[in-house]
Amino acid sequence: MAEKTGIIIKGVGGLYTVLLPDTGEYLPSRARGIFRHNNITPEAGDRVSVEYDDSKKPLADGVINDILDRKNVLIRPPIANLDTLFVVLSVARPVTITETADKLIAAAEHYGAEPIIIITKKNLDPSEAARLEEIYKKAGFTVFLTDSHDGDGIDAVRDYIIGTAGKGISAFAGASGAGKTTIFNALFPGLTLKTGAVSHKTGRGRHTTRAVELHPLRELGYPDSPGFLADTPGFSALDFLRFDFFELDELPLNFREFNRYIGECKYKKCTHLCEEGCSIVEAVEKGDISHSRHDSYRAMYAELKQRKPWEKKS
Ligand SMILES: Nc1nc2c(ncn2[C@@H]2O[C@H](COP(=O)(O)OP(=O)(O)OP(=O)(O)O)[C@@H](O)[C@H]2O)c(=O)[nH]1
Ligand SMILES: [Mg+2]
Ligand SMILES: [Zn+2]
Repeated sequence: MAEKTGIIIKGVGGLYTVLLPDTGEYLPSRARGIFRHNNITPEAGDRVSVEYDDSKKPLADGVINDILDRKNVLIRPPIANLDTLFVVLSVARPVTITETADKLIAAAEHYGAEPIIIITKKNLDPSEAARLEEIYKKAGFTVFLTDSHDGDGIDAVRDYIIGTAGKGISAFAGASGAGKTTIFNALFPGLTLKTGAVSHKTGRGRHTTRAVELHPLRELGYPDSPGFLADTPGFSALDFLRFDFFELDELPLNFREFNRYIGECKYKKCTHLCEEGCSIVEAVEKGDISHSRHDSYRAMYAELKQRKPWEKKS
């Protein structure tokens, strides 16, 4: 028997694939019952201690004994130790709902994963692409404009992934049908992950990608990059209907462009919704903060405020 540290690449229905970094082998594994007992779910991205019979080839029947310390664990998409979240926003088919995008971005900020914006399908509606670009650049994010069919902007995203994000764990997230898997395939020719057409009737995606899956950059043609890039299942509108990833008092902190104004409002307990003397509302009026982001803030504020005490996380 052997015991080693590996990383969970994928988990479906309790069956995990663990990559053993020193040999590059994949070990199908199950988690010890103690995790379920303690209400802990091992997730893709987790570094784990696995025990297995190393005389058996191919490797099989690993047992996940332990989850090593996590930097974070996200609920949507379910992934652990995430460093960079690529938020994929399509300009059309499906159109981007900025409120949903801002919920995803605020959650990433809360968990300490850097949100990077990728506006895709840009050639379907260049003016909408420019509108979204302005909103997110103004907020201080790195923004990429791409079209996976025409190949526009793909090289810049790849350079960023290999250069800046290449050491850690990154993931694509966004609405179903936004084009996460398509851009993944465009970035790494040779990869043929399954994509799905958007419904003609509803303009929505069909939830083609079913599980989070980490791809080692090493296997995508970058032997010097130790990091991973994950494709994840898309969201439906329902997934972010109610926002409950953190407490109300944390909300302003998770809008990065608000940070320099916090503490400058007339009232100490300013909610930054509409009070007179609110430095954030003034910045919106002056055009330094976009209306779109402030609208999302107000919607999220209302949702977090409404939460009943018994719904709160301890
Ligand atoms: N015109 C255009 N179509 C695109 C682009 N990117 C993706 N598509 C199309 O959008 C549809 C959905 O693409 P997917 O990559 O499967 O979307 P996804 O985000 O992975 O969706 P889920 O796996 O359901 O979350 C497919 O028909 C793609 O061909 C693009 O840049 N331009
Ligand atoms: Mg997909
Ligand atoms: Zn204020």
